[in-house]
Amino acid sequence: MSKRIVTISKFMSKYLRHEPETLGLKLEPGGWVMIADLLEGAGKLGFPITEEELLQVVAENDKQRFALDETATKIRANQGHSTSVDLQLVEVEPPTELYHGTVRKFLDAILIEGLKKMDRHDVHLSKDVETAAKVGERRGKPVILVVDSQGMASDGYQFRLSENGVWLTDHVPPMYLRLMEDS
Ligand code: HQG
Repeated sequence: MSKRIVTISKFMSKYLRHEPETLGLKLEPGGWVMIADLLEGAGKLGFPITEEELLQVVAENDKQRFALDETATKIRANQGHSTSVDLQLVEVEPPTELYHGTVRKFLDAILIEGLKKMDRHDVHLSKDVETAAKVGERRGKPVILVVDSQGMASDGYQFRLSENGVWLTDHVPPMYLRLMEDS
């Protein structure tokens, strides 16, 4: 992926997840915006992007962060929002366990308060240890927490699955968390 495409991807994450209003956008239910409006807003802000570049970002993005609607006129970020949005994801039965990658300095707080959304719209969980390790590595040496998602589900907690395979929930209380050995 070229440097330009990575830069555009970061630009799109910023405005589709965090501050759409700066580009004159309002997220529709599901998090969608018109591609034409996004391109126009980017141009006005002094960061012109072509439609071809935008489509290349959607297609090549390493984590499939963006999706087009079925008419390919709208785009959204699949997850990662901080701005208020209803992604209209349906509740899904989670696997037995899910994983969360973090770093040691957050552990004390997490084991007391559980996993919180912090600045995001949801708590993000990974379906496998490898992915969780990559998430944790963004901040240092990763530490993996195992989430008893089956236990949570049977206690009535809801899970949603983003289009790019990230599991989302509101809060993971500490009783459902255990530190993975060797992490
Ligand atoms: C920690 C990236 C103290 C939590 C990734 C994490 C993911 C607490 C940080 C996605 C806490 C929040 C999300 C508590 C949680 N006390 N710290 N009670 N509860 N934390 O970035 O899960 O590249 O908002 O462990 O790959 O790291 O953006 O969440 O370290 O999929 O597409 O607070 O973002 O994807 O950090 O990452 P984040 P995350 P993208």
